[in-house]
Amino acid sequence: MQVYLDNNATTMVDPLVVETMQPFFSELYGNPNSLHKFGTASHPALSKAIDQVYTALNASDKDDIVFTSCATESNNWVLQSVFTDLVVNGDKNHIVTTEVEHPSILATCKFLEDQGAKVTYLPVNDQGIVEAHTVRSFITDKTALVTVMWASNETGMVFPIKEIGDICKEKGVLFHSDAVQAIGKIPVDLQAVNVDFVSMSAHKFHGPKGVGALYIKDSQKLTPLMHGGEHMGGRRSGTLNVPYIVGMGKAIELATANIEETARKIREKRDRLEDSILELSDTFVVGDRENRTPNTILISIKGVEGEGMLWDLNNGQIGASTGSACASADLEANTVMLAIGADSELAHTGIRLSLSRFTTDAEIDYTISHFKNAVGRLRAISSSFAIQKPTEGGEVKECELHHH
Ligand code: C6P
Repeated sequence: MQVYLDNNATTMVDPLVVETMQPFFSELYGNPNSLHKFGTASHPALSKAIDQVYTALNASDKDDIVFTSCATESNNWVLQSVFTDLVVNGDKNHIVTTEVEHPSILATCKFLEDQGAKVTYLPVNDQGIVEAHTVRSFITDKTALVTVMWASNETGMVFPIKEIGDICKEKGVLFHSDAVQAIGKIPVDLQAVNVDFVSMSAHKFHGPKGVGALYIKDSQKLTPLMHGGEHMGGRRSGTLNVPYIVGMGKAIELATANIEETARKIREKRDRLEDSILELSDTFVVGDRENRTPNTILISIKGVEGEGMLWDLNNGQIGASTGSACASADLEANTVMLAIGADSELAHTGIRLSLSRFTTDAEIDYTISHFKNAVGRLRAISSSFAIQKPTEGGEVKECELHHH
């Protein structure tokens, strides 16, 4: 059996999405900006995809949803353009964000700091989230933008977006949320929150990679990041990626239809897996279950390094991660675990398991059994590395060697 439990990194494209995209590669391949029938033939499907995204997120007709190449582009766009609009051409110079954002936010903030922006990286509480009152206390009259993720890719914890949005509105500050890990997992109603910009990526909800979007409330001004041929009303130039946009529309429709029921089923499997792993000694999970996306577990197994665990799981045909996929090559400690105050040794033990609506009960059974055996194996290796080392006073004390 093969089990994919890294759905926060990316998801399988739903076969129904592939089917919907298919005609737009070799049959309906015209450029939608062309005036001939090859170009206009894709217009109905594009309109449908746009409607599907608006409906799924309950966006209003006054708002804009602009397709991009991914959430990284959407995040860069908002941060860099707010900087241009309000910092370079205005009198504000301050951005508020959190320590636990995705690198596409954090690296952009660092880039903007080099250009003269002041950035506050808010600390998280022991649940790995930023509290709304913390955001309030760091907003000044120089603050141009607050950017806080809707849900964490590492822990699944859902941030208090409604409260933070209300504070930003009251203070007259723009509010952006990276909702990549929320959309398709929990209901996201854009008319129920005060949020100016929202980023999303289709491949996190069983759509294709390489297409995302930015929601812009009330179609407000935002200098384009991509200048060129005035596509999408000049907001984002570049020939429209018709098959992928059509695929994103279908994917978001499928992911949000009956979302409560789908979430309940995923949560049931997630909780069963989590409960079983927690039966092992010295294990803990980051964040309350009730306030987490239904598919995610970030678990720490004392004495078992994350990379060793991944290797063992991979041998058993189980795909998991130690955290964000883009940070997993560098063997660094899990940044969210460090942010909640775990020491470096503990932060190296984090394992992220993320399910999807395609995860089956049989896969969970198999994972539970393999996981428990793996922990036994790895703890045995780690204790066999234990050596006898004389302490200063000459007395012998056990210490552990690490198996990097
Ligand atoms: N997180 C993870 O393993 P792109 O690559 O642009 O489609 O999405 C980037 C992105 C932005 N924001 C959040 C919250 C994300 O989780 C991601 C992607 C993956 O956690 C890959 S690093």
